[in-house]
Amino acid sequence: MTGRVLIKDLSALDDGPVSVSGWVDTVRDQKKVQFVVLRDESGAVQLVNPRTTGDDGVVIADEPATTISGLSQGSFITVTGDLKHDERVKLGGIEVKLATVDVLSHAIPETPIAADSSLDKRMDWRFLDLRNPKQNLIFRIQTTFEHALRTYWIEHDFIEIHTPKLMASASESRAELFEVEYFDTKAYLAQSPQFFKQMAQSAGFGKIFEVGPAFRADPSFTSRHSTEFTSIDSEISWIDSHEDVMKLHEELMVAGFSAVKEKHGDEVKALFDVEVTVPTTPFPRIPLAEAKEIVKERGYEVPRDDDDMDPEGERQIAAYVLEKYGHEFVFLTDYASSIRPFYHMRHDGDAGLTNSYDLIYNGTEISTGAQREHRIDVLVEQAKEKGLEPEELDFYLDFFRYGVPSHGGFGMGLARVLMLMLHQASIREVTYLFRGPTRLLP
Ligand code: AMO
Repeated sequence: MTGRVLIKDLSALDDGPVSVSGWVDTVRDQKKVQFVVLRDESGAVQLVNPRTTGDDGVVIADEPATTISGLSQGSFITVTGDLKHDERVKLGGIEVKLATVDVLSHAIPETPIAADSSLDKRMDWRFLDLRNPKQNLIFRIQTTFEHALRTYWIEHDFIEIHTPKLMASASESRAELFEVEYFDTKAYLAQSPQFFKQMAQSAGFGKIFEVGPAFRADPSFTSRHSTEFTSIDSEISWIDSHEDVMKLHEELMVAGFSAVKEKHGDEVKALFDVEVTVPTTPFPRIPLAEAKEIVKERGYEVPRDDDDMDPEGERQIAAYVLEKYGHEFVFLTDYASSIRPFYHMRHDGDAGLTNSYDLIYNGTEISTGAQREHRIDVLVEQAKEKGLEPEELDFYLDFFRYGVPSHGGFGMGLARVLMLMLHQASIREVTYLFRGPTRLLP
């Protein structure tokens, strides 16, 4: 007998003996024949066992019939049998006629979740929820997407960094900050690698990236916020403006989306009914003030004049961009200094605006990027203006006191990209294990 074959590889084999392993999806225990649908990480296959009858026509309780009758959904089994190609079999045109069934691990028969269980209930039983082929595909897409980004970075001589997630100060703002006991003092969980990716510019690294966790003590229950998320960050030196950062950003998105489309496009269409579109470059760019006007003309007024774009405004501007340019992405640029962090560089000649952008994808923000202020005197002034204590930021300000090139970068939420790519209603669906204000388990 040959060793274990992955289910996806069965159809390429000739008829003959095989061994497959996986978990039981369904059992149809009929009088004359038993059917089991077996799943593994690569697919599903039908197993069949015609029952033996005695001379009197009565079914005999032999093996593997008895074991099959006792199989519960979710049990992990290894089977051997004869592979047979048969066009009449709906599931892939093949089936395995069983010889032996070996139950490795019994599942409790009453499964705690069903297809129609609430999202919260499914999250309680995430390991079972993840056995769904749709969920499995999400994480294969995530792997492909990250790999494509990483390939781009490596081919373009970026250095990968891993910055600490335990910090002595806030990394984005005092709001949404997790404080933890740290021996006889306090530490804070990193909200972003912001300061340390900028440090790499002062360290002369030139171009860097990091994919790692970020923490926000955000008490809200929206579909796009979690208290812990994977942040994709990149930072580059010697830029002229945020335009250079946007160029990098869109090249990375093209690399990521091309790889996903090529490898998983058909499956995404089949399981999610979504067409993965590789974006064309350049992505449309619209200054925020102009975007608000466009949205207003469409009949929606973003509340408060000096505020950020709100979720409805993002949806509206995305709808406009899709109609006008046929594009799913849009860079909103030149945010007001009043709503941007102190480290964003401001316009030459108009301190009210920053060299910054948000990237909107299918109507939701997935990223923030900017050129950073690298002139120490201006930086200190901007920090003070935002009510920050320069002493507390001294470790960061030191990066600028010993020489630093012009630089900029972006941070992007991985789960947001996946959620919007697959038209999912919540990042909970695309996060391996979601963390929120009331969820720390499993
Ligand atoms: P910002 O705070 O806009 O910018 O965050 C960047 C991106 O991270 C994702 N994100 C989140 N995802 C899930 N849950 C959250 N609570 C959450 N908060 C943020 C979003 C967001 O667009 N340092 C800057 C980036 C930079 O300028 O380089 C920053 O953190 O997709």
